Amino acid sequence: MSKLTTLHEFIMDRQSDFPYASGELSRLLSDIAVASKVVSKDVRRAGLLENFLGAQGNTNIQGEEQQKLDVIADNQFIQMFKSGGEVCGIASEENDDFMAFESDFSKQGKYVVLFDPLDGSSNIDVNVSIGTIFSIFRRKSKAGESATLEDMMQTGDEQVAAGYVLYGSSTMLVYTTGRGVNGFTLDPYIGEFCLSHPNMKMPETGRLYAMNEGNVNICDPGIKEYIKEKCQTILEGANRPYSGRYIGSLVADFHRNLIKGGIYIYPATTVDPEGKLRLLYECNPLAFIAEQAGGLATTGHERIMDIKPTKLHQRVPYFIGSKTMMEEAMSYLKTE
Ligand code: P6P
Repeated sequence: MSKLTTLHEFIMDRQSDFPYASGELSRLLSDIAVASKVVSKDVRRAGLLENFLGAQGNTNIQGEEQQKLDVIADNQFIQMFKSGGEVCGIASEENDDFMAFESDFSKQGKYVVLFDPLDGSSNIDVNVSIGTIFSIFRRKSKAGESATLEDMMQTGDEQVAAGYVLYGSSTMLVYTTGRGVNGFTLDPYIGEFCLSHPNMKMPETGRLYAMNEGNVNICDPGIKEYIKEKCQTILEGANRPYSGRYIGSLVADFHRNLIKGGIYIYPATTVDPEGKLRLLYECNPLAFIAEQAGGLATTGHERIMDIKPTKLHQRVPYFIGSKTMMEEAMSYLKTE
Protein backbone atom coordinates (compact mmCIF):
# COMPACT_ATOMS: atom_id res chain seq x y z
CA MET A 1 0.00 0.00 0.00
CA SER A 2 1.50 3.36 -1.01
CA LYS A 3 2.26 5.89 1.73
CA LEU A 4 -0.66 8.12 2.66
CA THR A 5 -0.10 11.80 1.86
CA THR A 6 -1.83 14.06 4.34
CA LEU A 7 -3.32 17.38 3.23
CA HIS A 8 -0.75 19.19 5.33
CA GLU A 9 2.13 17.34 3.64
CA PHE A 10 0.57 17.98 0.23
CA ILE A 11 0.19 21.71 0.89
CA MET A 12 3.75 22.03 2.17
CA ASP A 13 5.08 20.09 -0.86
CA ARG A 14 3.21 22.48 -3.18
CA GLN A 15 4.21 25.64 -1.32
CA SER A 16 7.12 26.08 -3.68
CA ASP A 17 4.50 26.66 -6.43
CA PHE A 18 3.98 30.07 -4.83
CA PRO A 19 7.35 31.83 -4.64
CA TYR A 20 5.63 35.05 -3.55
CA ALA A 21 3.76 33.44 -0.67
CA SER A 22 5.74 32.88 2.48
CA GLY A 23 3.38 30.23 3.78
CA GLU A 24 0.27 32.30 4.52
CA LEU A 25 -1.92 30.57 1.92
CA SER A 26 -0.68 27.19 3.11
CA ARG A 27 -1.61 28.07 6.69
CA LEU A 28 -5.02 29.37 5.57
CA LEU A 29 -5.81 26.15 3.71
CA SER A 30 -4.74 24.17 6.78
CA ASP A 31 -6.99 26.35 8.96
CA ILE A 32 -9.95 25.60 6.64
CA ALA A 33 -9.19 21.90 6.96
CA VAL A 34 -9.21 22.08 10.76
CA ALA A 35 -12.50 23.98 10.85
CA SER A 36 -13.95 21.45 8.39
CA LYS A 37 -13.03 18.57 10.71
CA VAL A 38 -14.92 20.24 13.56
CA VAL A 39 -17.94 20.89 11.36
CA SER A 40 -17.80 17.30 10.09
CA LYS A 41 -17.89 16.06 13.69
CA ASP A 42 -20.91 18.30 14.42
CA VAL A 43 -22.74 17.26 11.24
CA ARG A 44 -22.26 13.57 11.98
CA ARG A 45 -23.59 13.86 15.54
CA ALA A 46 -26.29 16.47 14.86
CA GLY A 47 -29.12 13.99 15.32
CA LEU A 48 -27.94 13.24 18.84
CA LEU A 49 -27.65 16.82 20.05
CA GLU A 50 -30.90 18.66 20.60
CA ASN A 51 -29.41 22.09 19.93
CA PHE A 52 -27.86 21.01 16.63
CA LEU A 53 -30.86 19.94 14.57
CA GLY A 54 -33.76 21.97 13.29
CA ALA A 55 -34.34 25.60 12.50
CA GLN A 56 -32.57 28.46 14.26
CA GLY A 57 -35.88 30.34 14.32
CA ASN A 58 -34.99 33.16 11.93
CA THR A 59 -34.35 33.75 8.26
CA ASN A 60 -31.06 34.90 6.72
CA ILE A 61 -30.64 37.67 4.18
CA GLN A 62 -31.42 35.11 1.50
CA GLY A 63 -34.95 34.82 2.92
CA GLU A 64 -34.12 31.21 3.78
CA GLU A 65 -34.90 29.65 7.16
CA GLN A 66 -31.56 29.34 8.97
CA GLN A 67 -30.81 25.94 10.44
CA LYS A 68 -29.02 25.67 13.78
CA LEU A 69 -26.15 23.88 12.08
CA ASP A 70 -25.82 26.72 9.54
CA VAL A 71 -25.03 29.10 12.40
CA ILE A 72 -22.76 26.62 14.20
CA ALA A 73 -20.73 26.02 11.04
CA ASP A 74 -20.62 29.73 10.19
CA ASN A 75 -19.28 30.59 13.64
CA GLN A 76 -16.75 27.77 13.49
CA PHE A 77 -15.19 29.05 10.26
CA ILE A 78 -15.30 32.70 11.36
CA GLN A 79 -13.54 31.89 14.64
CA MET A 80 -10.91 29.92 12.74
CA PHE A 81 -10.31 32.78 10.29
CA LYS A 82 -10.16 35.35 13.09
CA SER A 83 -7.61 33.36 15.10
CA GLY A 84 -5.47 32.26 12.15
CA GLY A 85 -4.15 35.68 11.22
CA GLU A 86 -4.12 35.07 7.45
CA VAL A 87 -7.59 36.54 6.85
CA CYS A 88 -8.51 40.23 7.25
CA GLY A 89 -12.20 39.78 6.48
CA ILE A 90 -14.94 37.46 5.25
CA ALA A 91 -18.32 37.33 3.60
CA SER A 92 -20.67 34.42 4.19
CA GLU A 93 -24.10 33.35 3.06
CA GLU A 94 -25.25 33.51 6.68
CA ASN A 95 -24.23 37.14 7.33
CA ASP A 96 -26.05 40.14 5.88
CA ASP A 97 -22.91 42.20 5.40
CA PHE A 98 -19.22 41.40 5.00
CA MET A 99 -17.06 41.29 8.14
CA ALA A 100 -13.80 43.22 8.50
CA PHE A 101 -11.82 41.72 11.39
CA GLU A 102 -10.79 44.60 13.64
CA SER A 103 -7.82 43.24 15.60
CA ASP A 104 -4.40 44.57 14.56
CA PHE A 105 -3.40 40.92 14.20
CA SER A 106 -6.14 40.20 11.63
CA LYS A 107 -5.69 43.50 9.79
CA GLN A 108 -2.29 42.21 8.67
CA GLY A 109 -4.03 39.27 6.95
CA LYS A 110 -3.30 39.01 3.21
CA TYR A 111 -6.53 37.24 2.23
CA VAL A 112 -10.30 37.44 2.34
CA VAL A 113 -12.54 34.37 2.27
CA LEU A 114 -16.08 34.17 0.92
CA PHE A 115 -17.92 31.04 1.92
CA ASP A 116 -21.15 29.17 2.30
CA PRO A 117 -20.65 27.41 5.62
CA LEU A 118 -23.25 24.74 5.05
CA ASP A 119 -24.79 24.48 1.60
CA GLY A 120 -27.89 22.34 1.23
CA SER A 121 -28.82 22.79 4.85
CA SER A 122 -32.47 21.96 4.14
CA ASN A 123 -31.09 18.41 3.87
CA ILE A 124 -29.52 18.35 7.36
CA ASP A 125 -32.57 16.94 9.13
CA VAL A 126 -33.03 14.18 6.55
CA ASN A 127 -29.39 13.01 6.63
CA VAL A 128 -28.57 13.88 3.03
CA SER A 129 -25.07 15.07 2.06
CA ILE A 130 -24.31 18.75 2.61
CA GLY A 131 -21.21 20.83 2.07
CA THR A 132 -19.07 23.90 2.71
CA ILE A 133 -17.91 26.02 -0.24
CA PHE A 134 -15.04 28.56 -0.01
CA SER A 135 -13.38 31.13 -2.26
CA ILE A 136 -10.09 32.87 -1.38
CA PHE A 137 -8.87 36.21 -2.76
CA ARG A 138 -5.82 38.35 -2.06
CA ARG A 139 -6.99 41.58 -0.45
CA LYS A 140 -6.98 44.75 -2.58
CA SER A 141 -6.86 47.07 0.45
CA LYS A 142 -3.60 47.87 2.28
CA ALA A 143 -2.30 45.51 4.94
CA GLY A 144 -2.86 46.99 8.39
CA GLU A 145 -6.14 48.59 7.39
CA SER A 146 -9.66 47.18 7.67
CA ALA A 147 -10.88 44.93 4.88
CA THR A 148 -13.23 46.64 2.44
CA LEU A 149 -16.24 45.68 0.33
CA GLU A 150 -13.97 46.00 -2.71
CA ASP A 151 -11.86 43.17 -1.26
CA MET A 152 -14.95 40.94 -1.42
CA MET A 153 -16.26 42.03 -4.81
CA GLN A 154 -13.62 40.61 -7.13
CA THR A 155 -14.20 38.61 -10.32
CA GLY A 156 -13.89 34.85 -10.11
CA ASP A 157 -10.73 34.96 -12.23
CA GLU A 158 -8.97 36.69 -9.33
CA GLN A 159 -9.46 33.79 -6.91
CA VAL A 160 -6.16 32.45 -5.56
CA ALA A 161 -7.80 29.27 -4.28
CA ALA A 162 -11.24 27.70 -4.01
CA GLY A 163 -12.72 24.49 -2.76
CA TYR A 164 -15.45 22.62 -1.01
CA VAL A 165 -15.92 20.13 1.80
CA LEU A 166 -18.49 17.41 1.21
CA TYR A 167 -20.02 15.87 4.34
CA GLY A 168 -21.15 12.74 2.53
CA SER A 169 -20.66 9.01 3.01
CA SER A 170 -17.16 10.20 3.82
CA THR A 171 -15.94 13.74 4.42
CA MET A 172 -13.91 15.04 1.50
CA LEU A 173 -12.07 18.28 0.91
CA VAL A 174 -11.49 19.20 -2.75
CA TYR A 175 -9.59 22.35 -3.71
CA THR A 176 -7.57 24.13 -6.38
CA THR A 177 -4.98 26.91 -6.30
CA GLY A 178 -4.97 27.15 -10.09
CA ARG A 179 -2.68 24.18 -10.59
CA GLY A 180 -5.17 21.37 -10.92
CA VAL A 181 -7.76 19.89 -8.57
CA ASN A 182 -7.00 17.45 -5.76
CA GLY A 183 -9.33 15.62 -3.40
CA PHE A 184 -8.67 14.51 0.17
CA THR A 185 -10.69 12.08 2.27
CA LEU A 186 -10.91 12.54 6.03
CA ASP A 187 -9.63 9.45 7.85
CA PRO A 188 -11.58 9.66 11.11
CA TYR A 189 -9.21 7.22 12.79
CA ILE A 190 -6.21 9.49 12.46
CA GLY A 191 -8.13 12.78 12.11
CA GLU A 192 -6.30 13.69 8.91
CA PHE A 193 -7.42 14.55 5.38
CA CYS A 194 -5.45 12.20 3.13
CA LEU A 195 -4.92 12.47 -0.63
CA SER A 196 -7.44 10.12 -2.25
CA HIS A 197 -8.24 11.80 -5.57
CA PRO A 198 -5.07 13.29 -7.11
CA ASN A 199 -5.31 15.51 -10.21
CA MET A 200 -9.10 15.29 -10.64
CA LYS A 201 -10.41 15.71 -14.19
CA MET A 202 -14.08 16.13 -15.11
CA PRO A 203 -15.05 13.70 -17.94
CA GLU A 204 -15.65 15.67 -21.15
CA THR A 205 -19.14 14.22 -21.37
CA GLY A 206 -21.50 12.20 -19.21
CA ARG A 207 -25.02 10.87 -18.81
CA LEU A 208 -26.13 12.51 -15.56
CA TYR A 209 -28.15 15.71 -15.37
CA ALA A 210 -29.06 17.55 -12.20
CA MET A 211 -31.89 20.05 -12.22
CA ASN A 212 -34.98 20.71 -10.13
CA GLU A 213 -37.37 19.76 -12.93
CA GLY A 214 -40.20 21.41 -11.02
CA ASN A 215 -38.80 24.56 -12.65
CA VAL A 216 -38.86 23.26 -16.21
CA ASN A 217 -42.00 25.21 -17.23
CA ILE A 218 -40.91 28.50 -15.63
CA CYS A 219 -37.47 28.88 -17.22
CA ASP A 220 -35.94 29.24 -20.71
CA PRO A 221 -38.01 26.87 -22.92
CA GLY A 222 -34.78 25.67 -24.51
CA ILE A 223 -33.92 23.85 -21.28
CA LYS A 224 -37.09 21.77 -21.48
CA GLU A 225 -36.16 20.94 -25.08
CA TYR A 226 -32.60 20.01 -24.06
CA ILE A 227 -33.86 17.70 -21.33
CA LYS A 228 -36.45 16.10 -23.59
CA GLU A 229 -34.25 15.69 -26.66
CA LYS A 230 -30.87 14.96 -25.08
CA CYS A 231 -31.46 13.66 -21.57
CA GLN A 232 -34.76 11.80 -21.88
CA THR A 233 -34.20 10.21 -25.29
CA ILE A 234 -32.30 7.02 -26.16
CA LEU A 235 -29.65 8.55 -28.42
CA GLU A 236 -27.79 6.77 -31.22
CA GLY A 237 -25.28 4.33 -29.79
CA ALA A 238 -26.91 4.34 -26.36
CA ASN A 239 -29.26 1.77 -24.84
CA ARG A 240 -30.92 4.08 -22.33
CA PRO A 241 -31.56 7.79 -21.74
CA TYR A 242 -29.46 9.89 -19.35
CA SER A 243 -30.15 9.60 -15.62
CA GLY A 244 -31.57 12.44 -13.60
CA ARG A 245 -29.70 12.89 -10.31
CA TYR A 246 -30.67 15.93 -8.19
CA ILE A 247 -30.40 15.84 -4.42
CA GLY A 248 -30.82 19.48 -3.53
CA SER A 249 -27.24 19.90 -2.35
CA LEU A 250 -25.12 21.67 -4.95
CA VAL A 251 -21.84 20.40 -3.49
CA ALA A 252 -22.94 16.76 -3.68
CA ASP A 253 -24.41 17.12 -7.17
CA PHE A 254 -21.29 18.92 -8.38
CA HIS A 255 -18.89 16.40 -6.81
CA ARG A 256 -20.69 13.49 -8.47
CA ASN A 257 -20.54 15.25 -11.85
CA LEU A 258 -16.86 16.07 -11.33
CA ILE A 259 -16.09 12.37 -10.93
CA LYS A 260 -18.63 10.74 -13.29
CA GLY A 261 -19.31 13.52 -15.78
CA GLY A 262 -22.60 15.39 -15.85
CA ILE A 263 -24.30 18.76 -15.80
CA TYR A 264 -25.98 20.82 -13.09
CA ILE A 265 -28.51 23.46 -14.15
CA TYR A 266 -30.16 26.08 -11.96
CA PRO A 267 -31.51 28.61 -14.49
CA ALA A 268 -33.25 31.93 -14.09
CA THR A 269 -36.95 31.27 -13.48
CA THR A 270 -40.06 33.40 -13.09
CA VAL A 271 -39.69 32.79 -9.33
CA ASP A 272 -35.94 33.56 -9.24
CA PRO A 273 -35.42 35.86 -12.28
CA GLU A 274 -31.70 36.31 -11.43
CA GLY A 275 -31.27 32.61 -10.63
CA LYS A 276 -31.06 31.13 -7.12
CA LEU A 277 -27.38 30.39 -6.55
CA ARG A 278 -25.01 33.02 -5.18
CA LEU A 279 -22.15 34.18 -7.40
CA LEU A 280 -19.49 34.92 -4.81
CA TYR A 281 -19.51 31.91 -2.50
CA GLU A 282 -21.27 29.18 -4.47
CA CYS A 283 -20.85 29.74 -8.23
CA ASN A 284 -17.33 31.23 -8.44
CA PRO A 285 -15.49 28.67 -6.30
CA LEU A 286 -17.07 25.66 -8.03
CA ALA A 287 -16.50 27.34 -11.41
CA PHE A 288 -12.77 27.62 -10.60
CA ILE A 289 -12.67 23.91 -9.76
CA ALA A 290 -14.72 22.94 -12.82
CA GLU A 291 -12.47 24.85 -15.23
CA GLN A 292 -9.30 23.53 -13.58
CA ALA A 293 -10.71 20.02 -14.07
CA GLY A 294 -11.59 20.64 -17.75
CA GLY A 295 -15.27 21.53 -17.33
CA LEU A 296 -17.23 24.75 -17.91
CA ALA A 297 -19.32 27.08 -15.74
CA THR A 298 -21.59 29.78 -17.19
CA THR A 299 -24.84 31.63 -16.66
CA GLY A 300 -25.97 29.89 -19.83
CA HIS A 301 -24.56 32.82 -21.79
CA GLU A 302 -21.58 34.23 -19.88
CA ARG A 303 -18.55 32.63 -18.22
CA ILE A 304 -19.12 32.74 -14.46
CA MET A 305 -15.56 33.81 -13.61
CA ASP A 306 -15.78 36.83 -15.95
CA ILE A 307 -18.65 38.41 -14.02
CA LYS A 308 -17.82 41.62 -12.16
CA PRO A 309 -19.91 41.40 -8.97
CA THR A 310 -22.37 44.20 -8.23
CA LYS A 311 -23.92 42.89 -4.99
CA LEU A 312 -22.47 40.83 -2.13
CA HIS A 313 -25.25 38.22 -2.28
CA GLN A 314 -25.73 38.50 -6.02
CA ARG A 315 -27.52 35.56 -7.62
CA VAL A 316 -26.84 34.24 -11.12
CA PRO A 317 -28.30 31.54 -13.37
CA TYR A 318 -25.93 28.58 -13.14
CA PHE A 319 -24.87 25.89 -15.61
CA ILE A 320 -21.80 23.86 -14.60
CA GLY A 321 -20.40 20.55 -15.75
CA SER A 322 -18.79 18.47 -18.48
CA LYS A 323 -17.64 20.51 -21.47
CA THR A 324 -19.63 18.72 -24.20
CA MET A 325 -22.82 18.56 -22.14
CA MET A 326 -22.49 22.25 -21.31
CA GLU A 327 -22.02 23.21 -24.95
CA GLU A 328 -25.03 21.10 -25.96
CA ALA A 329 -27.29 22.51 -23.23
CA MET A 330 -26.29 26.10 -23.96
CA SER A 331 -26.98 25.62 -27.69
CA TYR A 332 -30.66 25.04 -26.86
CA LEU A 333 -31.15 28.30 -24.94
CA LYS A 334 -33.61 30.73 -26.53
CA THR A 335 -33.29 33.79 -24.31
CA GLU A 336 -30.36 36.17 -23.94
P1 P6P B 1 -34.22 23.99 -4.91
C1 P6P B 1 -29.40 24.64 -1.48
O1 P6P B 1 -30.24 25.61 -0.86
C2 P6P B 1 -29.05 25.18 -2.85
O2 P6P B 1 -28.42 26.41 -2.71
C3 P6P B 1 -28.18 24.18 -3.60
O3 P6P B 1 -27.32 23.49 -2.76
C4 P6P B 1 -29.21 23.27 -4.24
O4 P6P B 1 -28.73 22.69 -5.45
C5 P6P B 1 -30.38 24.24 -4.53
O5 P6P B 1 -30.24 25.32 -3.62
C6 P6P B 1 -31.71 23.58 -4.28
O6 P6P B 1 -32.72 24.52 -4.65
O7 P6P B 1 -34.95 25.24 -5.37
O8 P6P B 1 -34.14 22.94 -5.99
O9 P6P B 1 -34.71 23.45 -3.60
